[in-house]
Amino acid sequence: MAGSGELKLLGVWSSPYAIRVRVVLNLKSLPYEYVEENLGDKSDLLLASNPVYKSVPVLLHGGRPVNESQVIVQYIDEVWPGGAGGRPSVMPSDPYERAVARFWAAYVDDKVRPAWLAILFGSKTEEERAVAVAQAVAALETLEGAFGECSKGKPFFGGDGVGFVDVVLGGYLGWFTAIDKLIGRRLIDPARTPALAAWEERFRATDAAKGVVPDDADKLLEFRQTLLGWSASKAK
Ligand SMILES: N[C@@H](CCC(=O)N[C@@H](CS)C(=O)NCC(=O)O)C(=O)O
Repeated sequence: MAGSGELKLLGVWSSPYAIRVRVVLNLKSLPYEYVEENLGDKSDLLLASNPVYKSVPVLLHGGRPVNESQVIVQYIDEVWPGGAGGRPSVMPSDPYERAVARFWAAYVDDKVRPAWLAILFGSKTEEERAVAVAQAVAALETLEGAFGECSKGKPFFGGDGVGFVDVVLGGYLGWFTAIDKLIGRRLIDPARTPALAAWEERFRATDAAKGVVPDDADKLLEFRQTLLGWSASKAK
């Protein structure tokens, strides 16, 4: 059982990847110390804990770092597994269903991540942004089908409760709201992807996601300006 001094998470409030880990720590009711990093001036602890990527999130468990959000989520699920009278499971217990969940989680980072980055940080013109938005929408339409396959009519990709694909996709929801404001329409459009739109509401309403998935589009867009400023000054 984790004591409050045992788990420390290095994150950034807006990071889809740190949000995944926070949702899972909440789901499992694990106490942890949260340390907000400044990506413009990374802490020595972050640099020492993740020397390869120098990115958040980093989970320190008894002082030992675990890196990469999908790895961290699976690590937490293995160390504090679900089960009778225990905590909820994030990974399915069936090996085939686990493989399917890993496939879709990888798909989210392979297809949604580059489109998300391009919409917010990469596109220089309206045309470039429109291409990136179309890529994001196409990926979300594919995920609408995946939702049917994984949820089997239940509320979450994980079935009755939040699972691996839910937290991996759910981490992006704050930024999707900011993108909606930027482009003047819904990325998870209830007309094109109705199951995902209903899933978004259910996911945001869970105790694990509340207070962790940002809902203030203006604050996120302001933060985007800060990030754009840092990358412009790095490029000089
Ligand atoms: N694949 C990584 C992605 C992590 C990532 O990109 N984190 C960003 C914040 S959202 C970061 O720390 N970037 C480092 C930087 O901007 O220098 C994961 O899933 O953990």
